[in-house]
Amino acid sequence: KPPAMLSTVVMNNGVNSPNLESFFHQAMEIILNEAVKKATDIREKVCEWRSPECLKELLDLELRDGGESESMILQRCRDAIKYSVKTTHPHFFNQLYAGMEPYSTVASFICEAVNTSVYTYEVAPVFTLVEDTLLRKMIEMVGWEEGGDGIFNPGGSLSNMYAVNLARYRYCPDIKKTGIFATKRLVILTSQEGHYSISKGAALLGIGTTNVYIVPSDKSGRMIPSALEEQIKTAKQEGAVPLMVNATAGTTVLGAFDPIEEIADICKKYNLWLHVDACWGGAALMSKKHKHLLRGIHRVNSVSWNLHKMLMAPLQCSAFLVRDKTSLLQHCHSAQATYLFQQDKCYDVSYDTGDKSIQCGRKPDAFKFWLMWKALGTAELGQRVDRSLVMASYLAQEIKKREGFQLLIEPEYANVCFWYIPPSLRNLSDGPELWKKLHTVAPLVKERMMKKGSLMVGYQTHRDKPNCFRMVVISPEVSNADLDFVLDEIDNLGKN
Ligand code: ABU
Repeated sequence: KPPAMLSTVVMNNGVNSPNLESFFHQAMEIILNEAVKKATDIREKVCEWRSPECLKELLDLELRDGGESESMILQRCRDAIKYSVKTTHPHFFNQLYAGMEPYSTVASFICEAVNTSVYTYEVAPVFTLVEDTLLRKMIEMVGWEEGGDGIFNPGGSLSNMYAVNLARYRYCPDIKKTGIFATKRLVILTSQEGHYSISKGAALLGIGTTNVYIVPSDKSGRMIPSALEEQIKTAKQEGAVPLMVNATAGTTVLGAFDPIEEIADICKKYNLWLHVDACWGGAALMSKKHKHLLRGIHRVNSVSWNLHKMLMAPLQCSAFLVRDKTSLLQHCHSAQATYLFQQDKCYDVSYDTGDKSIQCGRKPDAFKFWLMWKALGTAELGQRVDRSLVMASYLAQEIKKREGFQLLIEPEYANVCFWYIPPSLRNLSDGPELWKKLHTVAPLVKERMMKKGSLMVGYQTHRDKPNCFRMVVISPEVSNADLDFVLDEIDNLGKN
Protein backbone atom coordinates (compact mmCIF):
# COMPACT_ATOMS: atom_id res chain seq x y z
CA LYS A 1 0.00 0.00 0.00
CA PRO A 2 1.53 3.38 -0.93
CA PRO A 3 2.13 5.71 2.00
CA ALA A 4 -0.75 8.14 2.67
CA MET A 5 -0.17 11.62 1.33
CA LEU A 6 -0.81 14.13 4.08
CA SER A 7 -2.61 16.56 1.76
CA THR A 8 -5.13 13.86 0.75
CA VAL A 9 -5.80 12.92 4.36
CA VAL A 10 -6.47 16.55 5.30
CA MET A 11 -8.80 17.11 2.38
CA ASN A 12 -10.83 13.97 2.94
CA ASN A 13 -10.97 13.69 6.70
CA GLY A 14 -9.90 16.89 8.42
CA VAL A 15 -7.76 17.10 11.55
CA ASN A 16 -10.00 14.74 13.53
CA SER A 17 -9.16 11.77 11.35
CA PRO A 18 -7.22 9.01 13.14
CA ASN A 19 -4.36 9.52 10.65
CA LEU A 20 -3.96 13.19 11.36
CA GLU A 21 -4.32 12.68 15.10
CA SER A 22 -1.57 10.10 14.94
CA PHE A 23 0.56 12.56 12.92
CA PHE A 24 0.10 15.23 15.61
CA HIS A 25 1.05 12.76 18.37
CA GLN A 26 4.17 11.64 16.55
CA ALA A 27 5.18 15.21 15.69
CA MET A 28 4.64 16.35 19.29
CA GLU A 29 6.78 13.46 20.50
CA ILE A 30 9.58 14.50 18.15
CA ILE A 31 9.28 18.11 19.36
CA LEU A 32 9.35 17.05 23.01
CA ASN A 33 12.23 14.61 22.63
CA GLU A 34 14.42 16.39 20.10
CA ALA A 35 13.66 20.12 20.38
CA VAL A 36 12.98 20.26 24.11
CA LYS A 37 14.69 17.42 26.02
CA LYS A 38 17.70 16.68 23.80
CA ALA A 39 18.24 20.33 22.93
CA THR A 40 18.63 21.26 26.58
CA ASP A 41 20.75 18.23 27.49
CA ILE A 42 24.28 19.28 28.36
CA ARG A 43 25.69 16.00 27.00
CA GLU A 44 24.40 16.85 23.53
CA LYS A 45 25.90 19.24 20.99
CA VAL A 46 24.91 22.91 20.74
CA CYS A 47 24.91 22.76 16.95
CA GLU A 48 25.44 20.38 14.04
CA TRP A 49 27.40 22.77 11.85
CA ARG A 50 27.09 22.28 8.08
CA SER A 51 28.05 24.71 5.33
CA PRO A 52 25.08 26.22 3.43
CA GLU A 53 25.93 24.08 0.35
CA CYS A 54 26.07 20.88 2.36
CA LEU A 55 22.89 21.71 4.30
CA LYS A 56 20.97 22.42 1.08
CA GLU A 57 21.84 18.91 -0.11
CA LEU A 58 20.95 17.30 3.19
CA LEU A 59 17.57 18.98 3.48
CA ASP A 60 16.29 18.41 -0.08
CA LEU A 61 14.60 21.82 -0.09
CA GLU A 62 12.99 21.64 -3.54
CA LEU A 63 9.17 22.05 -3.60
CA ARG A 64 7.38 19.67 -5.97
CA ASP A 65 3.91 19.06 -7.45
CA GLY A 66 3.15 16.02 -5.31
CA GLY A 67 2.95 15.87 -1.51
CA GLU A 68 5.15 13.59 0.57
CA SER A 69 4.33 10.70 2.87
CA GLU A 70 3.71 11.15 6.57
CA SER A 71 6.90 9.34 7.51
CA MET A 72 8.90 11.60 5.17
CA ILE A 73 7.35 14.72 6.71
CA LEU A 74 8.16 13.44 10.20
CA GLN A 75 11.75 12.90 9.07
CA ARG A 76 11.81 16.49 7.77
CA CYS A 77 10.67 17.64 11.23
CA ARG A 78 13.54 15.68 12.83
CA ASP A 79 16.04 17.13 10.34
CA ALA A 80 14.83 20.69 10.90
CA ILE A 81 15.43 20.27 14.61
CA LYS A 82 18.71 18.37 14.21
CA TYR A 83 20.39 21.04 12.09
CA SER A 84 18.96 24.00 13.99
CA VAL A 85 21.16 25.63 16.61
CA LYS A 86 20.10 24.60 20.11
CA THR A 87 19.72 28.04 21.62
CA THR A 88 18.19 26.43 24.70
CA HIS A 89 21.36 24.43 25.40
CA PRO A 90 23.29 25.48 28.55
CA HIS A 91 26.36 26.15 26.38
CA PHE A 92 24.69 28.59 23.99
CA PHE A 93 25.90 32.10 24.82
CA ASN A 94 25.88 33.60 21.35
CA GLN A 95 23.12 36.21 21.67
CA LEU A 96 21.14 38.22 24.15
CA TYR A 97 18.59 35.40 24.35
CA ALA A 98 19.15 31.81 25.50
CA GLY A 99 17.61 28.93 27.41
CA MET A 100 14.25 27.24 27.60
CA GLU A 101 11.54 28.62 29.86
CA PRO A 102 8.94 25.83 30.04
CA TYR A 103 5.82 27.87 30.84
CA SER A 104 6.33 30.44 28.12
CA THR A 105 7.30 27.72 25.66
CA VAL A 106 3.98 25.98 26.32
CA ALA A 107 2.27 29.36 25.96
CA SER A 108 3.88 29.80 22.55
CA PHE A 109 2.63 26.34 21.47
CA ILE A 110 -0.86 27.48 22.50
CA CYS A 111 -0.47 30.70 20.49
CA GLU A 112 0.42 28.65 17.39
CA ALA A 113 -2.38 26.13 17.87
CA VAL A 114 -5.03 28.77 18.56
CA ASN A 115 -3.66 30.81 15.61
CA THR A 116 -5.20 34.23 15.87
CA SER A 117 -4.26 37.86 15.34
CA VAL A 118 -4.42 40.42 18.13
CA TYR A 119 -6.10 43.23 16.28
CA THR A 120 -9.67 42.85 17.47
CA TYR A 121 -11.24 41.61 20.67
CA GLU A 122 -13.66 39.52 18.63
CA VAL A 123 -10.93 37.19 17.31
CA ALA A 124 -8.51 37.44 20.26
CA PRO A 125 -10.55 38.06 23.43
CA VAL A 126 -8.14 36.34 25.84
CA PHE A 127 -4.95 37.67 24.29
CA THR A 128 -6.31 41.23 24.07
CA LEU A 129 -7.00 41.29 27.80
CA VAL A 130 -3.69 39.57 28.59
CA GLU A 131 -1.76 42.16 26.54
CA ASP A 132 -3.60 44.99 28.27
CA THR A 133 -2.85 43.53 31.72
CA LEU A 134 0.83 42.94 30.95
CA LEU A 135 1.32 46.43 29.49
CA ARG A 136 -0.28 47.99 32.57
CA LYS A 137 1.98 45.97 34.87
CA MET A 138 5.09 46.94 32.90
CA ILE A 139 4.02 50.60 32.93
CA GLU A 140 3.66 50.32 36.72
CA MET A 141 7.20 48.92 36.96
CA VAL A 142 8.56 51.77 34.83
CA GLY A 143 6.93 54.07 37.39
CA TRP A 144 4.47 56.11 35.31
CA GLU A 145 1.99 56.73 38.11
CA GLU A 146 -0.43 58.50 35.80
CA GLY A 147 -0.50 55.44 33.49
CA GLY A 148 0.39 55.06 29.83
CA ASP A 149 -0.20 53.05 26.72
CA GLY A 150 1.70 50.44 24.71
CA ILE A 151 1.78 47.72 22.11
CA PHE A 152 3.68 44.47 21.57
CA ASN A 153 5.83 44.34 18.42
CA PRO A 154 7.93 41.85 16.49
CA GLY A 155 11.25 42.84 18.03
CA GLY A 156 13.03 45.70 19.74
CA SER A 157 14.05 47.42 16.51
CA LEU A 158 10.41 47.93 15.65
CA SER A 159 9.70 49.14 19.18
CA ASN A 160 12.49 51.71 18.86
CA MET A 161 11.10 52.85 15.51
CA TYR A 162 7.72 53.43 17.15
CA ALA A 163 9.46 55.90 19.43
CA VAL A 164 10.90 57.82 16.48
CA ASN A 165 7.53 57.90 14.76
CA LEU A 166 5.66 59.06 17.88
CA ALA A 167 8.24 61.73 18.66
CA ARG A 168 7.86 63.07 15.14
CA TYR A 169 4.06 62.84 15.25
CA ARG A 170 4.00 64.84 18.49
CA TYR A 171 6.21 67.49 16.88
CA CYS A 172 4.21 67.65 13.67
CA PRO A 173 0.93 65.65 13.49
CA ASP A 174 0.37 66.80 9.88
CA ILE A 175 3.24 64.57 8.73
CA LYS A 176 0.85 61.62 8.87
CA LYS A 177 -1.22 63.19 6.08
CA THR A 178 1.09 65.45 4.15
CA GLY A 179 4.39 63.60 4.46
CA ILE A 180 7.80 64.87 5.48
CA PHE A 181 8.12 67.67 2.96
CA ALA A 182 6.94 70.59 5.07
CA THR A 183 9.21 70.12 8.09
CA LYS A 184 12.65 71.40 8.83
CA ARG A 185 15.47 68.87 9.01
CA LEU A 186 14.86 66.64 12.04
CA VAL A 187 17.67 65.25 14.19
CA ILE A 188 17.71 62.21 16.46
CA LEU A 189 20.45 61.79 19.04
CA THR A 190 21.79 58.48 20.27
CA SER A 191 25.06 57.31 21.77
CA GLN A 192 27.89 55.64 19.93
CA GLU A 193 26.97 52.44 21.79
CA GLY A 194 23.26 52.65 20.90
CA HIS A 195 21.47 50.06 18.80
CA TYR A 196 21.57 50.29 15.00
CA SER A 197 17.77 50.23 14.80
CA ILE A 198 17.75 53.97 15.44
CA SER A 199 19.63 54.52 12.17
CA LYS A 200 17.42 52.01 10.38
CA GLY A 201 14.37 53.83 11.74
CA ALA A 202 15.73 57.15 10.51
CA ALA A 203 16.18 55.65 7.04
CA LEU A 204 12.76 54.00 7.01
CA LEU A 205 10.91 57.06 8.23
CA GLY A 206 12.55 59.47 5.81
CA ILE A 207 14.58 61.29 8.45
CA GLY A 208 17.88 60.12 6.97
CA THR A 209 20.78 58.37 8.63
CA THR A 210 23.03 61.44 8.52
CA ASN A 211 20.49 63.14 10.76
CA VAL A 212 21.18 60.66 13.52
CA TYR A 213 23.77 62.49 15.61
CA ILE A 214 26.08 60.16 17.46
CA VAL A 215 26.85 61.25 21.01
CA PRO A 216 30.16 60.03 22.46
CA SER A 217 30.08 57.59 25.37
CA ASP A 218 32.56 57.32 28.22
CA LYS A 219 34.96 54.39 28.69
CA SER A 220 32.23 52.35 30.39
CA GLY A 221 29.91 52.83 27.42
CA ARG A 222 27.57 55.43 28.99
CA MET A 223 26.41 58.44 27.00
CA ILE A 224 28.19 61.64 28.11
CA PRO A 225 25.43 64.14 28.97
CA SER A 226 27.55 67.24 28.32
CA ALA A 227 28.37 65.88 24.85
CA LEU A 228 24.65 65.33 24.25
CA GLU A 229 23.91 68.96 25.09
CA GLU A 230 26.69 70.09 22.74
CA GLN A 231 25.20 68.08 19.88
CA ILE A 232 21.71 69.48 20.55
CA LYS A 233 23.13 73.00 20.40
CA THR A 234 24.98 72.18 17.18
CA ALA A 235 21.79 70.89 15.55
CA LYS A 236 19.93 74.05 16.54
CA GLN A 237 22.71 76.29 15.26
CA GLU A 238 22.49 74.45 11.96
CA GLY A 239 18.80 75.33 11.77
CA ALA A 240 17.71 71.73 12.29
CA VAL A 241 15.14 70.53 14.83
CA PRO A 242 16.46 68.14 17.49
CA LEU A 243 13.54 65.78 17.90
CA MET A 244 14.36 62.86 20.12
CA VAL A 245 17.08 61.43 22.30
CA ASN A 246 17.50 57.66 22.44
CA ALA A 247 19.12 56.61 25.70
CA THR A 248 20.13 52.98 26.15
CA ALA A 249 19.59 50.89 29.26
CA GLY A 250 21.88 47.94 28.66
CA THR A 251 23.95 48.45 25.51
CA THR A 252 24.33 45.47 23.19
CA VAL A 253 28.05 44.88 23.61
CA LEU A 254 29.07 46.23 27.02
CA GLY A 255 25.70 46.20 28.81
CA ALA A 256 26.15 49.85 29.81
CA PHE A 257 23.37 52.05 31.15
CA ASP A 258 23.11 55.67 30.02
CA PRO A 259 22.50 58.16 32.89
CA ILE A 260 18.76 58.64 32.38
CA GLU A 261 18.25 61.30 35.07
CA GLU A 262 20.85 63.64 33.60
CA ILE A 263 19.65 63.00 30.06
CA ALA A 264 16.05 63.66 31.17
CA ASP A 265 17.12 67.06 32.56
CA ILE A 266 18.59 67.98 29.18
CA CYS A 267 15.54 66.73 27.27
CA LYS A 268 13.29 68.77 29.55
CA LYS A 269 15.40 71.89 28.98
CA TYR A 270 15.18 71.55 25.18
CA ASN A 271 11.71 69.95 25.03
CA LEU A 272 12.93 66.75 23.35
CA TRP A 273 11.23 63.37 23.35
CA LEU A 274 13.24 60.98 25.51
CA HIS A 275 13.09 57.33 24.58
CA VAL A 276 14.89 54.57 26.48
CA ASP A 277 15.93 51.48 24.59
CA ALA A 278 15.68 49.09 27.53
CA CYS A 279 15.34 46.04 25.30
CA TRP A 280 18.20 44.34 27.12
CA GLY A 281 18.43 46.18 30.44
CA GLY A 282 14.69 46.58 31.15
CA ALA A 283 14.81 43.24 32.97
CA ALA A 284 16.68 44.99 35.80
CA LEU A 285 13.39 46.71 36.68
CA MET A 286 12.30 43.31 38.02
CA SER A 287 15.15 43.25 40.51
CA LYS A 288 15.03 45.20 43.77
CA LYS A 289 18.82 45.04 43.81
CA HIS A 290 19.53 46.28 40.29
CA LYS A 291 16.64 48.51 39.28
CA HIS A 292 18.74 51.54 40.28
CA LEU A 293 20.53 51.03 36.95
CA LEU A 294 17.49 52.61 35.29
CA ARG A 295 17.14 55.48 37.79
CA GLY A 296 15.05 58.22 36.22
CA ILE A 297 13.16 56.00 33.78
CA HIS A 298 9.84 57.25 35.20
CA ARG A 299 10.63 60.63 33.58
CA VAL A 300 10.96 59.45 30.00
CA ASN A 301 8.40 59.55 27.17
CA SER A 302 8.76 56.00 25.92
CA VAL A 303 10.48 52.69 26.57
CA SER A 304 11.28 49.56 24.53
CA TRP A 305 11.57 46.42 26.64
CA ASN A 306 12.20 42.94 25.23
CA LEU A 307 10.92 40.12 27.38
CA HIS A 308 12.56 37.58 25.07
CA LYS A 309 16.04 38.58 26.18
CA MET A 310 17.06 38.35 29.85
CA LEU A 311 13.55 37.29 30.92
CA MET A 312 13.50 34.33 28.53
CA ALA A 313 10.10 34.48 26.86
CA PRO A 314 10.40 32.74 23.48
CA LEU A 315 11.18 35.03 20.54
CA GLN A 316 9.60 37.41 19.91
CA CYS A 317 8.16 39.31 22.85
CA SER A 318 8.88 43.03 22.69
CA ALA A 319 6.86 45.79 24.32
CA PHE A 320 6.80 49.46 23.36
CA LEU A 321 5.50 51.62 26.22
CA VAL A 322 4.53 55.26 25.97
CA ARG A 323 3.82 57.77 28.75
CA ASP A 324 0.77 59.33 27.24
CA LYS A 325 -2.91 59.67 28.02
CA THR A 326 -3.97 61.27 24.74
CA SER A 327 -4.14 58.13 22.56
CA LEU A 328 -1.01 59.19 20.66
CA LEU A 329 -0.35 55.64 19.46
CA GLN A 330 -3.88 55.41 18.07
CA HIS A 331 -3.81 58.84 16.42
CA CYS A 332 -0.36 58.33 14.95
CA HIS A 333 -1.02 54.90 13.41
CA SER A 334 -4.73 54.39 12.92
CA ALA A 335 -6.09 53.75 9.44
CA GLN A 336 -9.58 52.70 10.57
CA ALA A 337 -10.00 49.66 8.32
CA THR A 338 -13.76 49.30 8.07
CA TYR A 339 -13.69 45.53 7.84
CA LEU A 340 -11.87 45.19 11.18
CA PHE A 341 -12.56 48.22 13.33
CA GLN A 342 -16.31 48.71 12.93
CA GLN A 343 -17.57 51.17 15.52
CA ASP A 344 -21.01 49.52 15.88
CA LYS A 345 -19.87 46.24 17.43
CA CYS A 346 -21.62 44.60 20.38
CA TYR A 347 -18.74 45.40 22.80
CA ASP A 348 -16.54 48.31 23.87
CA VAL A 349 -14.44 48.84 20.73
CA SER A 350 -11.58 50.38 22.67
CA TYR A 351 -10.58 46.72 23.14
CA ASP A 352 -9.85 46.54 19.40
CA THR A 353 -6.24 47.59 19.93
CA GLY A 354 -4.89 46.65 16.49
CA ASP A 355 -5.30 50.10 14.99
CA LYS A 356 -2.59 51.44 17.35
CA SER A 357 -0.12 49.20 15.57
CA ILE A 358 1.68 49.69 12.26
CA GLN A 359 0.92 46.02 11.56
CA CYS A 360 -2.30 44.36 10.56
CA GLY A 361 -1.79 40.74 11.64
CA ARG A 362 -0.09 40.58 15.05
CA LYS A 363 0.99 37.59 17.15
CA PRO A 364 -0.24 37.23 20.73
CA ASP A 365 3.31 37.58 22.12
CA ALA A 366 2.22 39.01 25.46
CA PHE A 367 0.61 35.68 26.41
CA LYS A 368 4.03 33.98 26.46
CA PHE A 369 5.36 36.23 29.17
CA TRP A 370 2.06 36.56 31.03
CA LEU A 371 1.80 32.78 31.57
CA MET A 372 5.41 32.60 32.71
CA TRP A 373 4.98 35.54 35.10
CA LYS A 374 1.83 33.87 36.50
CA ALA A 375 3.78 30.65 37.06
CA LEU A 376 6.94 32.16 38.56
CA GLY A 377 5.80 35.37 40.24
CA THR A 378 7.57 38.71 40.30
CA ALA A 379 9.99 37.75 43.08
CA GLU A 380 11.40 34.79 41.14
CA LEU A 381 11.80 36.89 37.99
CA GLY A 382 13.80 39.42 39.98
CA GLN A 383 15.96 36.70 41.51
CA ARG A 384 16.76 35.36 38.04
CA VAL A 385 18.09 38.75 37.03
CA ASP A 386 20.15 38.88 40.24
CA ARG A 387 21.52 35.42 39.49
CA SER A 388 22.57 36.41 35.97
CA LEU A 389 24.60 39.27 37.36
CA VAL A 390 26.18 37.03 40.00
CA MET A 391 27.18 34.62 37.24
CA ALA A 392 28.65 37.47 35.18
CA SER A 393 30.67 38.54 38.17
CA TYR A 394 31.90 34.96 38.74
CA LEU A 395 32.98 34.72 35.11
CA ALA A 396 34.77 38.07 35.26
CA GLN A 397 36.68 36.94 38.37
CA GLU A 398 37.68 33.66 36.70
CA ILE A 399 38.88 35.55 33.61
CA LYS A 400 41.05 37.75 35.79
CA LYS A 401 42.59 34.69 37.46
CA ARG A 402 43.41 32.77 34.28
CA GLU A 403 46.54 33.16 32.22
CA GLY A 404 45.77 34.11 28.61
CA PHE A 405 42.42 35.74 29.38
CA GLN A 406 41.85 39.46 29.68
CA LEU A 407 38.71 41.44 30.49
CA LEU A 408 37.83 44.32 28.15
CA ILE A 409 36.02 46.08 30.97
CA GLU A 410 34.58 45.31 34.41
CA PRO A 411 30.94 44.27 33.77
CA GLU A 412 28.18 46.63 34.84
CA TYR A 413 25.39 44.23 33.92
CA ALA A 414 25.36 40.67 32.52
CA ASN A 415 27.74 41.25 29.59
CA VAL A 416 31.28 39.96 30.02
CA CYS A 417 33.64 41.00 27.20
CA PHE A 418 37.09 39.47 27.11
CA TRP A 419 40.02 38.42 24.96
CA TYR A 420 41.64 35.04 24.77
CA ILE A 421 45.36 35.44 24.09
CA PRO A 422 46.92 32.20 22.81
CA PRO A 423 50.37 31.19 24.19
CA SER A 424 52.03 32.21 20.90
CA LEU A 425 50.99 35.85 21.42
CA ARG A 426 51.58 36.14 25.14
CA ASN A 427 55.13 37.43 24.80
CA LEU A 428 54.07 40.35 22.56
CA SER A 429 53.75 43.72 24.23
CA ASP A 430 50.51 45.66 24.02
CA GLY A 431 50.42 47.49 20.68
CA PRO A 432 49.45 47.31 16.99
CA GLU A 433 51.23 44.02 16.27
CA LEU A 434 49.48 42.20 19.14
CA TRP A 435 46.13 43.78 18.28
CA LYS A 436 46.38 42.78 14.62
CA LYS A 437 47.11 39.17 15.51
CA LEU A 438 44.61 39.09 18.37
CA HIS A 439 41.89 40.29 16.00
CA THR A 440 42.01 36.93 14.18
CA VAL A 441 41.83 34.77 17.30
CA ALA A 442 38.15 35.05 18.27
CA PRO A 443 36.84 34.26 14.73
CA LEU A 444 39.11 31.23 14.54
CA VAL A 445 38.12 29.92 17.96
CA LYS A 446 34.48 30.57 17.07
CA GLU A 447 34.84 28.53 13.87
CA ARG A 448 36.35 25.68 15.84
CA MET A 449 33.67 25.70 18.55
CA MET A 450 30.86 25.66 15.98
CA LYS A 451 32.41 22.89 13.91
CA LYS A 452 32.88 20.81 17.06
CA GLY A 453 29.43 21.80 18.33
CA SER A 454 30.64 22.21 21.89
CA LEU A 455 29.83 25.86 22.53
CA MET A 456 28.59 29.08 20.98
CA VAL A 457 29.86 32.46 22.17
CA GLY A 458 29.54 35.74 20.25
CA TYR A 459 32.42 38.00 19.30
CA GLN A 460 32.78 41.50 17.93
CA THR A 461 35.08 44.47 17.72
CA HIS A 462 34.54 47.32 20.13
CA ARG A 463 35.56 50.80 18.99
CA ASP A 464 39.20 50.49 17.84
CA LYS A 465 39.82 47.30 19.82
CA PRO A 466 40.43 43.87 18.25
CA ASN A 467 37.74 41.18 18.19
CA CYS A 468 36.77 40.07 21.68
CA PHE A 469 34.28 37.51 23.00
CA ARG A 470 31.02 38.62 24.60
CA MET A 471 29.49 36.21 27.10
CA VAL A 472 26.03 36.71 28.53
CA VAL A 473 24.53 34.35 31.10
CA ILE A 474 20.76 34.31 30.97
CA SER A 475 19.41 30.84 31.73
CA PRO A 476 19.15 29.65 35.35
CA GLU A 477 20.25 26.24 34.01
CA VAL A 478 23.78 27.57 33.52
CA SER A 479 26.07 26.67 36.43
CA ASN A 480 29.50 27.84 37.56
CA ALA A 481 30.83 24.58 36.12
CA ASP A 482 29.43 25.57 32.71
CA LEU A 483 31.30 28.86 32.89
CA ASP A 484 34.49 27.03 33.82
CA PHE A 485 33.83 24.79 30.81
CA VAL A 486 33.54 27.85 28.54
CA LEU A 487 36.97 29.14 29.55
CA ASP A 488 38.57 25.66 29.42
CA GLU A 489 37.06 25.02 26.00
CA ILE A 490 38.18 28.37 24.56
CA ASP A 491 41.66 27.61 25.85
CA ASN A 492 41.58 24.10 24.33
CA LEU A 493 40.32 25.34 20.99
CA GLY A 494 42.57 28.37 20.79
CA LYS A 495 45.91 27.39 22.25
CA ASN A 496 47.33 26.11 18.94
N1 ABU B 1 19.01 43.39 19.51
C1 ABU B 1 20.35 43.11 19.76
C2 ABU B 1 20.58 41.63 19.83
C3 ABU B 1 21.95 41.28 19.56
C4 ABU B 1 22.39 39.99 20.14
O1 ABU B 1 21.61 39.10 20.44
O2 ABU B 1 23.58 39.84 20.32
